[in-house]
Amino acid sequence: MDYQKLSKELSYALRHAPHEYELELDEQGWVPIKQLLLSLHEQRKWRAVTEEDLHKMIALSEKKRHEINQGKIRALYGHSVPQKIHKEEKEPPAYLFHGTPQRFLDSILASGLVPKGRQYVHLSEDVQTAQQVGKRRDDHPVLLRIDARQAWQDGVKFYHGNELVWLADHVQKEYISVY
Ligand code: HQG
Repeated sequence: MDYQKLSKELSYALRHAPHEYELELDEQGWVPIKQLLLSLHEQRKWRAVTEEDLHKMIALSEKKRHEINQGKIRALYGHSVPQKIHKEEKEPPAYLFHGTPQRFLDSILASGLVPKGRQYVHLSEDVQTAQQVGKRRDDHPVLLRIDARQAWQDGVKFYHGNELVWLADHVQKEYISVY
């Protein structure tokens, strides 16, 4: 079983295209594992996938992208489905980080961080994670530091993604500096 491929397929299904899999996300993004498996089994390459494989996939992944609880599974972040996924509000650490390609810098410093194609802006708890996120699109990404404590005190909402990923609706430019 190629668990990395399975993880990509699940991210696609649970973040972006549940309807292609005849799935409906609830307001926190959960779907019943039974329904997901029925849908996956329609594809030849996934006809033998079991619930045990989903657990294994999560355990083997270098990032915690998916979560299983009480017979359901969800993507923890990254959604682009039209229906807004409700995330738990949480007080952030003093600083959060965001890695982005050089070419986006001027625009971000002018209008802040906006969610673009996703439902939320994605922020990293640590510099190394932000660096990796930025490297997906630029060999020498820019690292931004978000004054999350100040933003939180000013009423900006932050949400928990996983241990390393934080979410926000929009981060205004006054909280952003080049790190
Ligand atoms: C940029 C992956 C111009 C923003 C990653 C980013 C992450 C602006 C891009 C997760 C802007 C959106 C999310 C503005 C933001 N002007 N550009 N005002 N505001 N941007 O992919 O944060 O591996 O939607 O800097 O690791 O790169 O799939 O967000 O470059 O955790 O699990 O617009 O996805 O996780 O790109 O990545 P994305 P992201 P997985």
